[in-house]
Amino acid sequence: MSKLTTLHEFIVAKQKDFPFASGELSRLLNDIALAAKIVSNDVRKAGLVDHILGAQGGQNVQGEEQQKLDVVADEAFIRAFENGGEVCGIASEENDDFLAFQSDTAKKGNYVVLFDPLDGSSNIDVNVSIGTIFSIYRRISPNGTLATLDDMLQSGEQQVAAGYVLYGSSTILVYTTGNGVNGFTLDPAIGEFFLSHPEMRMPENGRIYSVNEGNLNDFEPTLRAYISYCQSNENQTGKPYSGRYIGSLVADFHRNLIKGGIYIYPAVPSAPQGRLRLLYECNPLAFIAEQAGGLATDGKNRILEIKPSQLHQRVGFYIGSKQMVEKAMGL
Ligand code: AHM
Ligand code: MG
Repeated sequence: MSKLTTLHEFIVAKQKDFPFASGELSRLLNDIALAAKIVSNDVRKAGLVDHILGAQGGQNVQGEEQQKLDVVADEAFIRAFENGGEVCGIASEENDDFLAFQSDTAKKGNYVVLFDPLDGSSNIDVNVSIGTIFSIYRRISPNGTLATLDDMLQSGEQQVAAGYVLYGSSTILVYTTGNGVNGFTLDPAIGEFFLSHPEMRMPENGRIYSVNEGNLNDFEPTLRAYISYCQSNENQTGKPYSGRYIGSLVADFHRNLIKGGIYIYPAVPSAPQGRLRLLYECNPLAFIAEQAGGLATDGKNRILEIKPSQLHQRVGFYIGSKQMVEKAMGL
């Protein structure tokens, strides 16, 4: 039997690859794994426990209804970061403003984490896959002080690590620290993540396109032409591509990462700047895509080079197999 590698063993073995190999980032990744297990457990109970399933009654900063599980996940991750000692502040899709942790230990933390605690939350009540997305930066404010907005508004190129957890038919944690992408599947019986997808690579080309086609008439001509190309016999496969849209970005991205494909959410009249958030969704997945050989743009510019000006900034998002993204951009 080949040896199983746990996430913890993998993180320790790779510690020397980190830009700041002091063990802090290793501990932070382990904190994330712990919060992921807690949330995974809550997600698995969602259909059983009435008080978890259903709307919380409040709205988040973007006017969207918050589901109870959104709040549960947000709190689980915040708790892990606040208690872990490596993080001085966080920003989350579910909170209006960023949070600077107040304790002396936290003020000495060298990292900030930006995250979407439960992406695809409209899918919770219908038993469809959802996920957590996270992005880790070194702080730029002085160690020992409170985290600042500037710590949060760094461009994606500055990320030191990023990842996601997909609560799907199994729970998988995928992350990068800038040295490739690896995936770990949770064995729920013993509560341990095991390396299941080493050195993930995104195929250069694919035959899956993921887009909310209800918005098709609002797409600009280049994108409409690309969708027609996907649906025609004129593409490299000689037959129409498959349309696959789960409506959970993490799940759509994960499938396309493995099989090859493209996910597109452009700016449309109902979401004039795009629907997805640069800091919590696009930057982390763009980092992973690029590390796996894929590409991520807003339709014109590389996502990782965009300088954010607001915490909840939205952008158009084209992400996936390199050749498909280039073609969709009209290159
Ligand atoms: P959320 O973070 O509020 O869940 O929103 C993000 C989601 C993505 O997961 C998904 O791809 C997209 O929004 C779906 O939007 P739409 O229903 O407009 O297609
Ligand atoms: Mg989201």
